[in-house]
Amino acid sequence: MLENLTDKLGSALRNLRGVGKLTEENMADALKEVRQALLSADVHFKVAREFVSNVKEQCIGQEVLKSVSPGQQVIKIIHDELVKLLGEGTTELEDKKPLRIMMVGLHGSGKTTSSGKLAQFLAKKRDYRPALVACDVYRPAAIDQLEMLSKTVGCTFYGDRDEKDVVKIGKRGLDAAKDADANLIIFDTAGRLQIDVDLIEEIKQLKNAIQPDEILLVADSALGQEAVNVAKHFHEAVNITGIILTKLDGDARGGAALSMKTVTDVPIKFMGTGEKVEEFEIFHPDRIASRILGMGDVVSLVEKAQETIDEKEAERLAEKMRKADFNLEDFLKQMQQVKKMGSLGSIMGMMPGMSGVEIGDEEEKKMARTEAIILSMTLQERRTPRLLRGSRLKRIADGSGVQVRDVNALLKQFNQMQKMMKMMNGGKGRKMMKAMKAQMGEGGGMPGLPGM
Ligand SMILES: Nc1nc2c(ncn2[C@@H]2O[C@H](COP(=O)(O)OP(=O)(O)O)[C@@H](O)[C@H]2O)c(=O)[nH]1
Ligand SMILES: [Mg+2]
Repeated sequence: MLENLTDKLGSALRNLRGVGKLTEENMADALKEVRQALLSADVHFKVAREFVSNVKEQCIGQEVLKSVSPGQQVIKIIHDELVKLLGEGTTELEDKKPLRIMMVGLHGSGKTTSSGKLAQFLAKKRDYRPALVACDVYRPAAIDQLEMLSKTVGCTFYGDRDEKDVVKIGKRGLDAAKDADANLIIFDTAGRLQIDVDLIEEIKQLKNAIQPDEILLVADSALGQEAVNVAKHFHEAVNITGIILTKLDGDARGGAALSMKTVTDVPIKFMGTGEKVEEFEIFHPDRIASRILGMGDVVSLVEKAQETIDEKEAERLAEKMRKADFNLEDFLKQMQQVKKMGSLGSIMGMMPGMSGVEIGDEEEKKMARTEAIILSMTLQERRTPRLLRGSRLKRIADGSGVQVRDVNALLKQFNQMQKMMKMMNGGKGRKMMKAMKAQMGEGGGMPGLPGM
């Protein structure tokens, strides 16, 4: 989905990702490439221009976070701007029963298919009892198509192959739905190859007759910018309430998705991602933005850092590590900071290059146990682990509900960790990484190891 844009943006940002210091130069280059990527994805030029200028402005005003690189921060800013373009947050349909929905759009945009998809989606997720009404009076095949879909979905269908008056069909459809006790009525309408006066007139008449709660424009994302123009016209004519963007599984360039909200001010509510009835989803701007950037990991990492990490504390601990004067109290703090960021597994998953490392419940439990053990120590013991012998070990084990050997295992691990820190100081970084990896491989690794 939108691979083209992903590729182009990806190459613009890949260089930034590792940048330790942002300069006007490397920013300008990257932003130029971003703008190019947007334009070649058929994003409206004004939208692209404003996008870049917003990103630039925010980069300047950005508070520097120490735990992530400036390049990563820029990626996060770009992500957030993408989300804004796509529409921020999901937009639900009116929460009403019964609910009447009229589908409009050009020929071949996916109206009939999306009518079926929407019926199934709302039946499953929102507990509706749907009815599909065929208002395409020009193509008998479209009526058959909708009837087939109603069978797939298992819902009520109304159509009349001999009637050419859409208003009559619409009204009879409402009656039929009522008789069948349906509380969701979706009206599939005819399209044209382009918007014309007759089409608009017909839609207006049908709208008056059935009084829909929602008018959804079905737009083919492969049309790029043209899809946005179409949406604008339909909106001016009949006030659409939302957009269903279809064929995002294909070679859509992104222009439609990215310019639609800004240009029309109508939210994209759903998206079609294939020909099958179930290939239909709520449109989540943040998920799409992450997919487009292909750097969801970096984005989440910066987010978490912004939310939770106490910068000064992290700095202090890192300094202590450098000096290899890291005690159990520091270890506890470190672990608590990591915990604030969420589950260990989810954090590891976000680290670039670490997504393959699996950390299950087992590790989480181990971490909680480690925390309990340290909490059962006195402050003095935490600061001077060598005091920990004999009866103290027993007391701590009892206090934290573990066996003495668990306490010993923790101390052994902690010793190894200190050794590694010393090695690191001695400039034997590589050796340390090896040792660390070996340890992690055993499954007995030290969670919350700073600097991982
Ligand atoms: N790949 C893909 N094809 C779609 C999607 N939505 C609709 N189509 C296909 O687009 C074609 C036109 O769809 P249809 O619903 O008949 O469009 P209508 O003329 O607007 O009613 C059909 O071949 C559908 O299977 C989608 O999200 N992805
Ligand atoms: Mg159709």
